[in-house]
Amino acid sequence: MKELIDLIDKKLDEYMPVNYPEDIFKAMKYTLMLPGKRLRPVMCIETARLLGADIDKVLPAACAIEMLHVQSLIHDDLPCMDNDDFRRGKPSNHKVFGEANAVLAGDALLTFAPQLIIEKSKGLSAEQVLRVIHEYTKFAGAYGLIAGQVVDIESEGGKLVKSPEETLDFIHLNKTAVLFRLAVRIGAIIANAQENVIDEFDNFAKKFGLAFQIYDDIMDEISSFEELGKTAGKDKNSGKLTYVSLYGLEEAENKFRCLIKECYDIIDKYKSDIFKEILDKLSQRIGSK
Ligand code: GRG
Repeated sequence: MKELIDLIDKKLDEYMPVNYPEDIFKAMKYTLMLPGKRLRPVMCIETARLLGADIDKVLPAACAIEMLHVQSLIHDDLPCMDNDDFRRGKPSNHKVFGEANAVLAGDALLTFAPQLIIEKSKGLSAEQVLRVIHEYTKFAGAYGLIAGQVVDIESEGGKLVKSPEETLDFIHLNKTAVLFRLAVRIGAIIANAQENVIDEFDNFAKKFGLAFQIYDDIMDEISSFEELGKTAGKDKNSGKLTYVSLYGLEEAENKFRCLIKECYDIIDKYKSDIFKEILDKLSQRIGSK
């Protein structure tokens, strides 16, 4: 996986030259090039590879998904949202470039990502590009990421329209699982996969995304700043609705293990070292029971 991450880093750097006005490109590039795990582009590329697509076909779309993810991190850290001064172990975007530029850098990443897919994707049919862009806009907007963030913010203020359990699932699916789903769906679409195969990877990503957010909730409770690269214990202090706050630490860990087991079961037949490595790494910290 290390070589794949290095390639993604190289491509992100290449796809994002610093043009005039430099301030905005530097702000976009700052958080983008900080060391992230690059899970979403890795999963996009690995899905495409497993289903028979050449890596060159999928690299622009995979990098575009990382750009969308980074946009969501920059905006999430803003004082009007999660208000975090650190991200990926370094000062958050607005701490370095100011709030106005951080908002604009997020907006610019959000719009540059589909531009990149259209301009740089090689060997895709017009129909494939259209479908990829459709998936991107649907999952990034009010039918995905934004919906998850809105309900997350509302729930912090105690405003719940649905039951806490339903609300929590909605937040996790839309705020977190959505980008893993987008990653594998786009990988599968680029590989021209059958609908049932796209659905199978989508189902994997849904479960993975839920497990990933439960993991994030657990880590917020039990980890340090050094481990997280951002402020620890924030969820508890802000009274956030999380798996840990709703079900307790033990139940959250049980749910996490159960989802990870389901992920292994779905992906097993593809014999993917990369998916196995991702699942192994994620489950190491929580441990088995
Ligand atoms: C799309 C316009 C628009 C707005 C986005 C701000 C926002 C709305 C959504 C927030 C989404 C968010 C930050 C969800 C948290 C998901 C999560 C657990 C992120 C951490 O992912 P990692 O651990 O991070 O993969 P690295 O840094 O490794 O990439």
